[in-house]
Order: sequence, then C-alpha cells, then structure tokens
Amino acid sequence: MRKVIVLGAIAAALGFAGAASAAEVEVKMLNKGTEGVMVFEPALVKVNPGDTVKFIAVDKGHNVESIETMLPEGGKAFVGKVNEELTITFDKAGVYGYKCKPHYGMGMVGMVVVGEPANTDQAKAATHPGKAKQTFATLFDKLAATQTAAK
Ligand SMILES: [Cu+2]
Repeated sequence: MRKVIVLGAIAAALGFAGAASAAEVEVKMLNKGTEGVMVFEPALVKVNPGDTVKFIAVDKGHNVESIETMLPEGGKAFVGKVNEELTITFDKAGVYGYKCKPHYGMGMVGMVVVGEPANTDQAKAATHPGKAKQTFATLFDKLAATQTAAK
C-alpha cells in the first residue's frame, strides 16, 4: 500500500498519472512548497478520465474550489471546506482550474488536465486577481511543454 502511494506521488510530481487503470493522484495544500509560499503541489497534474485527484490539507487554512470560468462543458464544479481533504473523480475531459479561496490573490491556484482538453483556450482567457494570473500563465506554459513532448 505504501509503495502505491509513493509511486503516485512521483507520477504526480512529474505531472502524469498512470496510463491504463484508474489512478489516484495527490495534490498537497501547503504554506510553503518548492515553488514558493501558499501553493498546491504539484499545481499541474495530468490524468485520464476516471482518475481521482485527492487534495490533501497538509497545512491549515486552505481549501480547494473550482473556478467557474475554467471548467470544461459538462465538467462538475467542486468546493472543499477549509482544512479539509477533498477527493474528486474526473470523468469529463478538459482543463479544470481551481483555487484556494483565502489565497487566490496570492497565486494559490492549480490545474487538473483530464485527457485531451478541448477548453484550453477558454480556460486561458479566464481572468484572475493578483498573483494567480502569473501562476496560471506558468501552468499553461508547462502544459504546452508536456503536450509538445508527448508528440
Ligand atoms: Cu490557501
């Protein structure tokens, strides 16, 4: 069991989930991560439809909730409570942007990319307060890099 979790963490760190069977990827809510303060780590995860992402409240004072303007058509919105873990299974392909409500302006945002996203341009066009704008720009660059690498 422990091994599975460790492997999942490595896959998440690389930004990919396991290929064939449904995978579970962990994203941590942190006061301080490798990318700075108030972060989701990893902030960009790529999964397949049917995979699960578990948002873990490692540090206190954070939550996770989807950003309305960054959901694919038919994709379900989600809202977690502060200090609580949230587990979401993503069935619909697309880009899902999310934020920590208390630290949105500080750039505490992240993105789950499920399968082949059709709403990337629309999600990119969403507007954000403060540092979130820059965080998303960085994440979209990272996403483009992984898509180029995969081809
Ligand atoms: Cu936060």
